Amino acid sequence: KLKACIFDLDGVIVDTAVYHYKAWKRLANQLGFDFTEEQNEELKGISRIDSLKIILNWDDVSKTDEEMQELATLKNTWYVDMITKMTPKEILPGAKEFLALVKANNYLTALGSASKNSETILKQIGLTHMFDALVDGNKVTKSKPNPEVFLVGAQELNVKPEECVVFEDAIAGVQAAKAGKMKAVGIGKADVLSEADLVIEGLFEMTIEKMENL
Ligand code: B16
Ligand code: MG
Repeated sequence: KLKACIFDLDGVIVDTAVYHYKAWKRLANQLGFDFTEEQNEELKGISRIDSLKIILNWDDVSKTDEEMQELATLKNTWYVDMITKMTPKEILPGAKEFLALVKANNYLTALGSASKNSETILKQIGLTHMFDALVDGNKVTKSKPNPEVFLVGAQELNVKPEECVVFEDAIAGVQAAKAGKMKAVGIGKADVLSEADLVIEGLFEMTIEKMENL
């Protein structure tokens, strides 16, 4: 029986992908190249440094580890400038309501995000108190599709992986949930997230019944 819900942050609770895109684009432009919004899809759920490696790879640019750290830090400065202006209005439709619903039905909740900025974002949108455990890029080292971030979430909630359902918008995140032997609800397009047990457009479509029938 399911006991806990683990939520990804970017793309599930809020849409920070637009801010990531703006900041990465600015960095790419500064280096003399560009990339499309479609390419940006590949960066969803991927850690900061791995995202940078992918971007540099698109244009065959090679940088030393030290240069990459500097570039990633610069991008993050621009990104943080944008997310510190976020407000609760940016919570995606149905997210707050569904969190309240699962809590009212005695499910445990955890955040399972690759972001090292998750605390700032949750604070800005006023949802920190809705989570029984917070696991993000500061606590784990292995990027999705590795299940580490979700397994640590289950551990912090004191439940078994089989008792968890993960809500994810990224292919890598759905794969991470499945690799961790958890149920996965994909948020987005069914053809893209075909490995999920169920795909919905947003948390506004989710019900306790759908969750219990996974
Ligand atoms: P940061 P999620 C992920 O968040 C984003 O989808 C991904 O685009 C980003 O690179 C990653 O967080 C790291 O974010 O630079 O803030 O540490 O979808 O796992 O909540
Ligand atoms: Mg995401």
